Parts: sequence; C-alpha cells; structure tokens
Amino acid sequence: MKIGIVCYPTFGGSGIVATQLGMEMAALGNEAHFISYSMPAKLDVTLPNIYFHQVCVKQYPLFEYQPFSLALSTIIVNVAETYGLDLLHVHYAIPHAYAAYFAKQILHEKGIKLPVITTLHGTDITLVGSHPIYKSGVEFSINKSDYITSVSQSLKEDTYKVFDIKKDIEVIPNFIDNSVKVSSHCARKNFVENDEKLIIHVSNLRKVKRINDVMSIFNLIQKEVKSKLLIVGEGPETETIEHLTKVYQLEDKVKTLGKILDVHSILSIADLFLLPSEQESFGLAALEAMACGIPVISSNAGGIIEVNKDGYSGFVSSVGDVQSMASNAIKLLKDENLLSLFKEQAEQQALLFDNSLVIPIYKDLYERAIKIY
Ligand code: GMT
Repeated sequence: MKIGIVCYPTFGGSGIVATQLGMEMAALGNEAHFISYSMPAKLDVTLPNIYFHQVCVKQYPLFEYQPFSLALSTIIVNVAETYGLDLLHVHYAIPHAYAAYFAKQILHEKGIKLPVITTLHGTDITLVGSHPIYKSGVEFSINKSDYITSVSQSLKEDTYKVFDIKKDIEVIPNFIDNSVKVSSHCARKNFVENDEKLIIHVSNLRKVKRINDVMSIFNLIQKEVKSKLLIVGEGPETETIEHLTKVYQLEDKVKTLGKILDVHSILSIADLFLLPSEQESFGLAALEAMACGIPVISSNAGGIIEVNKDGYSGFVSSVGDVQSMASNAIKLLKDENLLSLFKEQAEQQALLFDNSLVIPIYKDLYERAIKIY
C-alpha cells in the first residue's frame, strides 16, 4: 500500500501517533508518505519506505495570511499523482480534512480516486473545531471523509454532540510500543536525592493542561513528602510556572526541561505523573508514563478515564479538585509497597494499548479503504 499521511510535525500527540503509525506501516512493507509543514519531530526518514514531502507556502505582499490549506491540497494532489497513493490518512481535522476534501475533488477531475480517512484527535473537535469561525467547514470536511476515526469513545460522543455527523465514527485508541525498553535512563541522582520522590508533568503547556493545578498539586505534595517536580515541554503557560514557582517559593524544587525528544528516558526515572487537564480526548502522555511504570494522578476529563484506571494505574479526580489529586499522590508516595504495586499495575494497563493490538485495527481499516472505489 502507498499511504499518504498528513499531520502536524510537533511534539503534540496527534503528530506522534501519526508518525508512529506511518513508521509501523512502513516497517510492514508499505510506503509511508508524510506531508507536513516541517519534518515530524519523531520521524526517522532514514528508514526504508519513508518519504517526507514539505508543504511550502509562498509569501506574497497581498497575503496577510498565507493560504496554507490551498498549498496543502496542492501538494497532496502532486504526491498522489507522482507516487500513486492508494489512500490518504489525515490526522487532526483542521485544516487537514478540509484540504484532503479539495485534493480528492481535484484528483477526481483527473480520473484518480483517493480514499480519505480522518482521525479526530481532540482539540480539533472540543476546542478549535467547534468555534463558529471554523465549525461549518470542519463539519463539512469530516462528513466528506470516507472513514472517520476518533482516539476515544469520549471523543466520538463529543463529536456527535458538537457536529451533525452523518457517518459512523470508529474508535481506535492511541497506542504504545511496550517492547522498546528504555536504553539510556537519565540519572535520577541528577534530579533528586536518595530520599526524595520525583513528580513529572509532560505537555505542550497550554491552558487546557491546567498548569496552575500541576503547580498547586505539587505545592501540596511537597509539604508532606520530600519531592521535586520536573516539567517537560514548551508552551504558553511557561510564565504561569515561573509565576507560581515564586508564589509558592519552590525555586529549588521545580525544574523545567523544555522539549525532550526521548521522553521515555526521563519518564522512567520518575515516581508519579500529573495530568490534571481540563480536556483530554485520550491522554497519550499518561499512556507513555504508564508504559514506563509510572502511576498517573489525573483529572476525569474526556477520554482520560478510558486510559488511567482509577485505583489501579493511578487515581482519577474531578477536574480542578487539586486537594483530591494531591491527597491521592501523597497516599501513593508515602507507602512504598502501594507505590510499587501501582507502578506494576500502570505497566499492565499500558499493555492494553500495545501497538501489536492497535496497528492491526488501522491495517484492517486501510484494507477496507483501498477497496471502496
Ligand atoms: O494535547 C494536545 O493539546 C495536543 C493534541 C494534539 O493533537 O497533538 O493532543 C490530542 O491528541 C492526542 C493524540 O490523539 C491525545 O492523546 C490528547 O489527549 C489530545 N489532547 C487533547 O484532547 C487536549
């Protein structure tokens, strides 16, 4: 199969899922053609069967905004014609599903049929897509996709609530490669003393992640348990971290690390992962932590409860209930036996989302898609 993949190149979950899926399909002997505005963060383009096609927008003095969707449709058409794509899989509806629809129409005029799959990832529905400035275009282009998938049952239900979707949405969860054991652990002693616990949060530091809750929870934890907080990622809430670090006087206890490519090596030295998000369609970051044997203290937003099993792989509290999240964290951190049990259970829970279980579901979908025309 020759698969076109449109995704964001960033460290965000949708780009990571798209990249992993494309690389797994390439490893199975298919051609994976990545189309994005820059090289996807985790794409290894040196592997066989992997191609990267950059979307370039042309500057012109008339344009206040560059016509990205137009450039994207055009490159999809070019790649489909040149390489004979069998199908196109777009990750994140905005504007990818919209550009895919126009590419498909252009190709249709040339007598070429291109099945389109759109995978909904979360904020494309819950935050950005439902905004009146985008809503009709997003709804139209999702409905025009041949197949629609969502990364959780919760996101599927949200999509039907927000949009008038006339097709079935198939739930295919995010996945993780549990077999890849971390080769280069960071040195835990670089971050904490022997008698200290290490708490971690990884995200794109957007408002939706409730970074102020991460800080409040940790502030409550460190009053009871000798500990440090590591924050991995970059984003607009960096200032909130700096501000609250000063307010809570945690300068010697909070460390920000920016973006890290090999996040597993740092996850595997931590004791607990915090994910108090306002919205989270799935919570790939929580799954990555669990796969490294790190229990998750999370909110109950969206699809997180489909991933983090309350009282097993971690604990789940209502969004904003920092007291509950902190007391669950303290309970785990103060009891070595309980913490070890939850670490083990977190790893077990991650096995339910193993790539060996999820990739065949995508493969089956691709096989169905290439037969529709
Ligand atoms: O979390 C983000 O804001 C990034 C975003 C993305 O599209 O890159 O993540 C979304 O997609 C991930 C992969 O499917 C999910 O695991 C995240 O839960 C989801 N984020 C939200 O819904 C906020």
